[in-house]
This record gives sequence, structure tokens and C-alpha cells, in this order.
Amino acid sequence: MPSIKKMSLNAELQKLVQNIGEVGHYLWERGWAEKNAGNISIEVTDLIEKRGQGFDNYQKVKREISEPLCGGRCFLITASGSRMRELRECSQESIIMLHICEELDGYHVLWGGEGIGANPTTEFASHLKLHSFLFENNPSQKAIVHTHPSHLIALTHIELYCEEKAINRLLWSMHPELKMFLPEGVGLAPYRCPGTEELAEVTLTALQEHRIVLWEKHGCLATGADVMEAFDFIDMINKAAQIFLLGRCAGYEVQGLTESQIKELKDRFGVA
Ligand code: 2HA
Ligand code: ZN
Repeated sequence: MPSIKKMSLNAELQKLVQNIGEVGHYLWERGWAEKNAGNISIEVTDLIEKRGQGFDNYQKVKREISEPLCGGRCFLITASGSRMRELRECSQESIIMLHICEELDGYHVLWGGEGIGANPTTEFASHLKLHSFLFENNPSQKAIVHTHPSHLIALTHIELYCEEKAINRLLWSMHPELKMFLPEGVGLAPYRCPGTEELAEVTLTALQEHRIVLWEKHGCLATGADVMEAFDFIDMINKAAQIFLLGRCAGYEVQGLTESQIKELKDRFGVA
């Protein structure tokens, strides 16, 4: 009989679960989370108490884990099929806190995962791959949010803007604060089938230089110190895309900031 012991969440973990629920709701309100679109994860290893005492009493799900750096780490992650609009009210069904076994042969379910199957998101392998990259290269970034921001996706369907330089130039020119908050701009990953190793690979490449990656004709993935920060970045760049498309939909050419106005921002904020 598998054990069904569950951990009780300390105040910090409760807050993170609450934040995931809030962000899920924002994504839904923005219209970026149709059906079960999107997924969220955050690494929480340092917040798990009694770590040294092992996790043998918790349910173990066997599954090959191909990321050695994730062994022994703990994550909060949305469940496969969960709806962003339900994360807040149904957190125990829609979110799972798990511990990846050191042997990389599965994970323990520490909390949540009480919905059907208790499987983490179909993008689980991608999330682990990206977290592994972040552990080594940008350890302050603990959260990953993937969603379907409509205006940004629309831009990646337009040939002219489906190119990294062109889309960044456009986004910066639509929103003066973007240059200040996201001086490196967004990465653009070429289209790959959802849920695949190939998609994880192109995302990883784009993440080397960016905190936010647009997935051509699919969506966006952002990293952040926490889920709120990741959401803020997506919200901000989608706003820039929305302003452009609003002007176009109203039948006008959209001016955007001029090169000299963008240069003034760079000089003022001391960014590249
Ligand atoms: O989790 O959005 O890309 C559903 C998705 C997969
Ligand atoms: Zn998606």
C-alpha cells in the first residue's frame, strides 16, 4: 500500500501556494489561460523543513528524471490538466509539491496533487531542464511561468515581427518603461511542438541571454525570483504588443518611440 502521508505547509510555502493561485487567476483574467493552458513551477528546496530525515513515508511516483541537478530538490508545480482559473480555489488538486529522488528514479508527493492522477504538468521535463539551467547560471530565478498571452502570440504570427531584433525594437518603442525594466529584451524561440524536448532545447538557448522567451505561435515563458515577478514581465511586454495592435486595429499607422527617444531612455537608465 502506498503511503499517503502529506506534509503540512509552513507559512512561507503557504504564501507561495497562494501566490501561484493569484497568478493563475491573473492569467485567466487576462484571457491567456484558456482550458488548461499554461503551467507554473517554483523551486522550494530551502523552505522544506526536516529535509535530512528523508521522504520515504510519502507516496513515490516512479518516473525517470533526466536532470541530475534536480535530484534532491523540491518544487511546487501545477498539475497536468489543471485550469489556471481554478488554482486559487482548488490548490490541493491543482498544485503538487514534490521532491525529486536523489536516485533520479521518481519523485515523492509531499503535498497536494489530489486531483486525478497527481501528475505534474505535461511540460514537467521542460521545467526541470530549465530549472537545472537556472541553478547553474541564474540561481536567483526560482520561478517559471508559461502562458498564452494573446497579443504577443499574434505578433509572432506576423512574419515581420517573428524575428528577435524586430520584435524587441517594436516592443521597446511601444512602452518607454520596458527599456528600463527589460533592457535585454525578450528571446524568441522558433516554433516547436508543445511538450517536446525540442521545445525545451530552443527555450534553453534563448534563456542564456533573456529572462523571458516568446514561443513562436504558441506563448511565452518567463523566469522570475518568484511567480509574481515572472507574471509582471509577461504583463508588461504583452501591454506593449497590445498597444501596437490596438492602434493598428483602429486603422492607424502606429508611431512608436523614435530612435532618439529610445536612446534617451538608455542614457537615462544606463542600460544597453
Ligand atoms: O500546459 O500550455 O504548452 C498546457 C500548455 C502546454
Ligand atoms: Zn502552452
